[in-house]
Amino acid sequence: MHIYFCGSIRGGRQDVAIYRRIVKKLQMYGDVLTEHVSHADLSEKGEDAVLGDKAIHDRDMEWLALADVIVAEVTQPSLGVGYELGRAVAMDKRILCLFRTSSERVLSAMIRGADSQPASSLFQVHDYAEEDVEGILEKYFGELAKT
Ligand code: 6IA
Repeated sequence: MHIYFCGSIRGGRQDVAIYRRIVKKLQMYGDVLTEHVSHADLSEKGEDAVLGDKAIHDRDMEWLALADVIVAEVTQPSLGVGYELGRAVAMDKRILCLFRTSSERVLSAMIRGADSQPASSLFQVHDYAEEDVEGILEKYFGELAKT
């Protein structure tokens, strides 16, 4: 299975430790195409030295098209993550968004409102507490294996 993980980069790197935990868990279920998003040494700046923005965008869109599941940590707002999610919806992809309720942020209505409720729907938003993140992924991928 190909898994595309989305997390904030230029939107701010405050949550990189939780991205790392999510990616580690996701690697039990498949190939995480965007593992670099969870690397602590990838900063908000500086990354364009390796690849230009166009190359980053084009490669990520290819990976998104290839992905079977998209998992996005959406607590730290990021234009790139919002864009990826919109593009993934247009591709009819299966999407899980994870939002930490302890953050005191309010999730964008465009993300929260895209969840069409039935637990089987393609677009799901799960609120979580940091200590529960692995369990939530186990449950989600366990259900997915039954479909
Ligand atoms: O607007 P943001 O930068 O916060 O957007 C973050 C999202 O866009 C992530 O989910 C990534 O999938 C994607 N993204 C943004 N910048 C990069 C990037 N920079 N590489 C890959 N995906 C990116 C350079 C990384 C470096 C290892 C060459």
